[in-house]
Amino acid sequence: MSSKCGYVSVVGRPNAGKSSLLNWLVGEKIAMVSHKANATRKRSNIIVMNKDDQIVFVDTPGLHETEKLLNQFMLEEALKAIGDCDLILFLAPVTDKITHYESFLEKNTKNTKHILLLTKIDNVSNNEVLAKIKEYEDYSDKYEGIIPVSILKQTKQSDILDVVVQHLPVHPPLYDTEILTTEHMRDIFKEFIRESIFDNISDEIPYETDVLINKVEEKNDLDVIKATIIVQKSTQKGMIIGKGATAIKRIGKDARLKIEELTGRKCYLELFVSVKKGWTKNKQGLKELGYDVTF
Ligand SMILES: Nc1nc2c(ncn2[C@@H]2O[C@H](COP(=O)(O)OP(=O)(O)O)[C@@H](O)[C@H]2O)c(=O)[nH]1
Ligand SMILES: [Mg+2]
Repeated sequence: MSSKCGYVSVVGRPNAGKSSLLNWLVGEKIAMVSHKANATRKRSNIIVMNKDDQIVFVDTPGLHETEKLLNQFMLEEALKAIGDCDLILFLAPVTDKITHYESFLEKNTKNTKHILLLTKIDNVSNNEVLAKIKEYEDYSDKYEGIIPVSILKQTKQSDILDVVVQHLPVHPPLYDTEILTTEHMRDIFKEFIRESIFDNISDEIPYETDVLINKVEEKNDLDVIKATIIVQKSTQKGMIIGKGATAIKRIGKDARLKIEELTGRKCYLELFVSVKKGWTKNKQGLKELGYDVTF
């Protein structure tokens, strides 16, 4: 057996396109995606088979500077992923300044091998892509390669996967070759509900909101899910519910459709809203929601 297998961390600034890329590579919507930055809070594994080789991608929160406690937890998650993998994919939107990459190089203290992915190239001309590649060439001794990517057009999944496996060790698959993620279903449901909150509620509120899955019950042809949306101020509760409960109905419907798409089953989703005063602002509150701040 000479098949390959390894961990590949996907890193880059918030909004670089990390979670979208992984959903596209695995061919299923598993990770939450948002046009707003800093939606992804924890690492999660997304598993892609490329012929006999197994790639365990690790989706990460964005690399960013921050004072906020929750964001510091998120940054820590990303840094752990950088230090602990066989290969890094560093994602940089093609229009980004090269400074994001320079600051990543400083954070990559173990000099883990990495490939640069220039993302969202559908936004610019070919000449602009070429000019940006030239800029990065100053660092050509640092990276293993540069791949321009658009998940909307031009790029094929194999353009990325075939290059990635070249850099993985010979190793039998670490996970069942049929599974797409090591995440528990209830954690994926939670992320879908969070994504719907990011899509439907404006301003800072999504950043101060979390979701607890209270119950998942499989009835014959139906999943019954009960979940609580946690906010940190009572005024936010009103915003999540909305006039005549319109906002929460929209959140619930959007999340339900995503859940049904993934499971292929009907879903009945019941949402509650609860206030947990200032939960993002202290370590205890964060810990209770699964963000264990250890620094
Ligand atoms: N035009 C374009 N937009 C993209 C592409 N990939 C991702 N996006 C958008 O970029 C935004 C951020 O994506 P997301 O995957 O959440 O970024 P993350 O924060 O790095 O995980 C979303 O609005 C995506 O739809 C791409 O190839 N082309
Ligand atoms: Mg993300």
